Amino acid sequence: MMEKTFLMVKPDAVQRGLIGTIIARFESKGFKLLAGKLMTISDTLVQKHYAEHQGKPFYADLVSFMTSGPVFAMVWEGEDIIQIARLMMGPTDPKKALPGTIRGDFATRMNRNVIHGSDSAESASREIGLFFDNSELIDW
Ligand code: RTP
Ligand code: MG
Repeated sequence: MMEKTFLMVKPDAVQRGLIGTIIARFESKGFKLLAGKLMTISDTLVQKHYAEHQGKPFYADLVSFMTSGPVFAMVWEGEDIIQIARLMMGPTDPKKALPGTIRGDFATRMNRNVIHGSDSAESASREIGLFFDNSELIDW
């Protein structure tokens, strides 16, 4: 099924110069980039984005990390991209992420795990709407 997903290079990976490497993974896989922007995000936007985690022990840390430097926010399109992108990212905890996955290759810590990807069609549509205007998605 053709789907769109929201992917975001987190501040740790932007700082380490990994934007291009991460984009290349999804391009090489055959997915299509519809939108992308470097942005510094506000507390309010992170709180909306990670609303499901509000109240959890790691939440305050997560918000301060995500606002600590620029992120690279993207919308990608492809067949079954939501599930496939999550596989390409690897599990949340880099200790469980196999080499060959993005987190497996580039991260060691759960709270510095390099990339975000939507976990369902509902999340994808909600997250794309939080970060992008419809007019920013390129139809090509
Ligand atoms: P993401 O939303 O960033 O793509 O990550 P995810 O789906 O793999 O994991 P999720 O459960 O949504 O958690 C969001 C982010 O919060 C941090 N986290 N820390 N126990 C912990 O210390 C813990 N659990 C989650 C991670 O940075 C995770 O990516
Ligand atoms: Mg998540």
